[in-house]
Amino acid sequence: MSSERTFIAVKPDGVQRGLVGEIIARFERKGFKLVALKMLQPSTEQAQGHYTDLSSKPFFNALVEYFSSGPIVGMVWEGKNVVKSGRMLLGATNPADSLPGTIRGDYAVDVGRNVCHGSDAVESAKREIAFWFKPEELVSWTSHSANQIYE
Ligand code: DAT
Ligand code: MG
Repeated sequence: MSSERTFIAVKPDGVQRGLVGEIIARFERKGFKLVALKMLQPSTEQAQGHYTDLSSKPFFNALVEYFSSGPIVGMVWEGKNVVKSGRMLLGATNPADSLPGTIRGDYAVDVGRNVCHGSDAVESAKREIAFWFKPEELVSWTSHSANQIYE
């Protein structure tokens, strides 16, 4: 099984609204494997670094202020096509377009309060994982369920 990793974060609104467990549960139930997890309070500089690709957008300053407004829970999830599937679990960026059944579709209303982050490509996932985690914080382990999840 070629395994891929993605960076998923519960944003400050998701933490404040008590959605950490709900978001973790959806990735667990799907069959993905958690390989790193931490709670932290992002600094302004960390928020800017995380969203560096969006620095020219008109909403960048508000985004950085929001992302650094309270603790986040950052995670690395591993599995087949986990980057794309993770984005499907999150739902469309704007919750007005996110389907019911997705995290944003079920729990968010405004694009600037969409409760979760997920890497949008394998390359950006690599960058974001390295940005938030030290290599030794990523745990290699074998799930007992691997043979039930993968053929
Ligand atoms: P995503 O989080 O789905 O990867 P993105 O990378 O394009 O979306 O943007 C990062 C975040 O910025 C997004 O989760 C919410 C905010 N954002 C995006 N587009 C926005 C807009 N048009 N107005 C306000 N905030 C926006
Ligand atoms: Mg993005």
